[in-house]
Amino acid sequence: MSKLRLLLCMALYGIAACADAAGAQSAPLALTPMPAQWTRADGHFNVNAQTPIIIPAGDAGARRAADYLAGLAERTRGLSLQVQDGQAGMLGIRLQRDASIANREGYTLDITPQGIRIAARDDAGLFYGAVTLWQLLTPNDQRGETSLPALHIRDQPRFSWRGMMLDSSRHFQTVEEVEGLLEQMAQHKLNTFHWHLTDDQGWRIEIKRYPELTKIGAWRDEQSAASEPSPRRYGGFYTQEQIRQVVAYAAARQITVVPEIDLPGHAQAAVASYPELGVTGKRPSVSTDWGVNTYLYNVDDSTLRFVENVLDEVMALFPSTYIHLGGDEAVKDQWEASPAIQAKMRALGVKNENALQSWFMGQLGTYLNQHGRRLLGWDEILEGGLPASATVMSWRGSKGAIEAAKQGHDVVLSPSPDLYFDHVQSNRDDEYSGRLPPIVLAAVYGFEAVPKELSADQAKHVLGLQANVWTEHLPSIDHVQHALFPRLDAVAEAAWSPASQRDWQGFLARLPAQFARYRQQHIHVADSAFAPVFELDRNAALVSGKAQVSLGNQVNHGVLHYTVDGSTPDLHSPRYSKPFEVVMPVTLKAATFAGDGSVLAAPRQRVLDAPSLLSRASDELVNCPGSDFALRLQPMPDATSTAPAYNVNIFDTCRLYRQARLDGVAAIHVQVVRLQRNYALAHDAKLVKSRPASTPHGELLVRQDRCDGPLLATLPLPGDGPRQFSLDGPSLPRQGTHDLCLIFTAPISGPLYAIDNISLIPPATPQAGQP
Ligand code: TNX
Repeated sequence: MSKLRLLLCMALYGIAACADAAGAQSAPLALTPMPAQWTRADGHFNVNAQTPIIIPAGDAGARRAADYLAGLAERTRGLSLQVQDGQAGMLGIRLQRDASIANREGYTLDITPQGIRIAARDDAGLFYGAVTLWQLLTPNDQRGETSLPALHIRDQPRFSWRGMMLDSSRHFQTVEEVEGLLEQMAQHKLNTFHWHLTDDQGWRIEIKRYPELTKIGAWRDEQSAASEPSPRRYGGFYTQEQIRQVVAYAAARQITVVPEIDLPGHAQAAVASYPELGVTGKRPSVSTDWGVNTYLYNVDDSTLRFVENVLDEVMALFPSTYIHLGGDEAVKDQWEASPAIQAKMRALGVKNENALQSWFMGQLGTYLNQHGRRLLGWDEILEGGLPASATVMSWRGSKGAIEAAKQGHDVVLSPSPDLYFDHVQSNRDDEYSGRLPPIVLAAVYGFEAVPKELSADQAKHVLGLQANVWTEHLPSIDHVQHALFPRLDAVAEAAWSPASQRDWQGFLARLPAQFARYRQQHIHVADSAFAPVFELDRNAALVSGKAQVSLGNQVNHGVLHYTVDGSTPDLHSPRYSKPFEVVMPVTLKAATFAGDGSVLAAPRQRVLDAPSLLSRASDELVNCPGSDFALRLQPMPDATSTAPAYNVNIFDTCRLYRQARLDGVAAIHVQVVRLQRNYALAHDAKLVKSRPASTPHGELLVRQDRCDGPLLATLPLPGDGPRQFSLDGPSLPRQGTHDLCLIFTAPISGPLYAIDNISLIPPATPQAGQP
């Protein structure tokens, strides 16, 4: 804005509005996802409590979009906008129909000094126009009126499937929690909620005809150690009334709910409820083990009727065209071992168990088609032949998508680990539980849904993409939100914005606005990507008593301010620009700020003294060679807090402490945690490494340099007692810097042991005046 215009503006509208507008002209458009096309124009329009939202009389869809906008603006900005039926000439925010806009989700948004106009052909377009305007109204934490720069937007989504999957089986979320996530999906212009409602660890949807599914199948007994009180039940389910409520809540936000009933594997909770559905005739308990459980449905006619009856109730609840029938991870051991199943295979003339699964899914696909619905399944449904008209959700990388699209089937991309949000967001020591390795924000942002192996014609089969939130390690809604945000912003842009609008730096510059919106709505967003990382050479610091410290963060973005006196850093604290030296002992603190001064990452602390430099937490140890698997786990599988968490390799507990400085180490102190070994590993069970123990409960061995190197300490493990305990060892009679290999020899039939922290204790420094 020119100086003259600014003065004129101030004379007319006041300083605040114009300063805002002047800043807004140069600031990035606070929109995520970015619209397909936009241009700025001259002037601005001030939105305040007097600004009406004007809709065509009798237009119910426009009223819903207007009410949604008014509600959101009130909640997040304290701005009360009144919805009114339109009269010509009124100044305000006008929603209107435009039959020339071809895409049902497309819209135009015009901001001029005369007012704001959102136009669309369909309800969905009006809704997304309203979401865009709400984002423009909420670029920061301020409340009340705001001035919007003149702008023309013409927008429509790149993909029609913009999805998020929530696993409500492994851990259960309340209806309010699910609705909170749907609200966030809407704010991100995501339109498909894939709801994973059944699995080995819990059946979560009420089926009136089969009450045992939720009476038995929705509950599991938490395992507990012998010393702890009797097992607690974990579980829950959604009544049909609650499901209707969720479906309606979603529909009001232009979101389709796609239910998943997982078949023929992940069936243990169903078989626990009705053993006649299973292969062995025996009733298992609802599983408490994550991974691949071996219970399958049988393929009897009565079981097909059971599934059809379940689907009747599912279809009555969910208007979605697509019904997801799973198909994943059905290891065929039970089918291979069952004479009845083998006889059925011969009778059907199918050549193997994969073909039998394909036949089974095909039967149900046909049933769905007869009811005007379509089968969707994980990419394993490609094995043994894909049922006609099936759509494939590609999760084992994108090869399933490539294969299916080449065969002419529609596909949705949700590859592991790229879009698997049960993977942690960083390698930090304060990261929540989840799978490793981290799936960082930049990688999600860079995700491209259309595999380059597809021709332009084949690419038309790519419906879109989806982030999957599996919840084995996300037991609470705090975990789920921490896993989703801000990675869901990156997904939104990959799903909605044209490739030409994708710009990583621009995305980062727009995130402070998203963070402000999250703050206003009390959403638990992860700041992992921006959190300060302290880097220094520990061993050099131990020798010299001084440390050369560099600060940074995962995304190399934002302004870091730090302190060295233990105080909380703010914008007045020194701004980090280059590595600096500190004399130990010292407590460093740092926080990350956006260009507008808002917080991007909360303060983090690092104490530098000899004891802290000689200790390593589990995230600072690395796996021993030969196994790169790792999880970040809490002490209990159904944890109600978000900390502590430990990095653990469930296949091999051996871990390395790299480059330990052993000079003068007086003792070794290890904090150990005893975890449940609740993993169903199916055919991978043979990969679990077992080592001979020499005491009843095994011991922790400390070896030098290599895992077959000299034995420095043998620390026997207690049999029972608290989950967290410590082991103390003798001084390590060594000089110099060595890797330490830490190995648990506890029997693999028992609990899983993990290192929380290992400290090498420096000799006590003589106090002044003492000899
Ligand atoms: C694989 S993805 C699974 C899920 C797990 C997930 C954990 C898929 C179709 N099956 O059962 O929860 O990995 O990341």
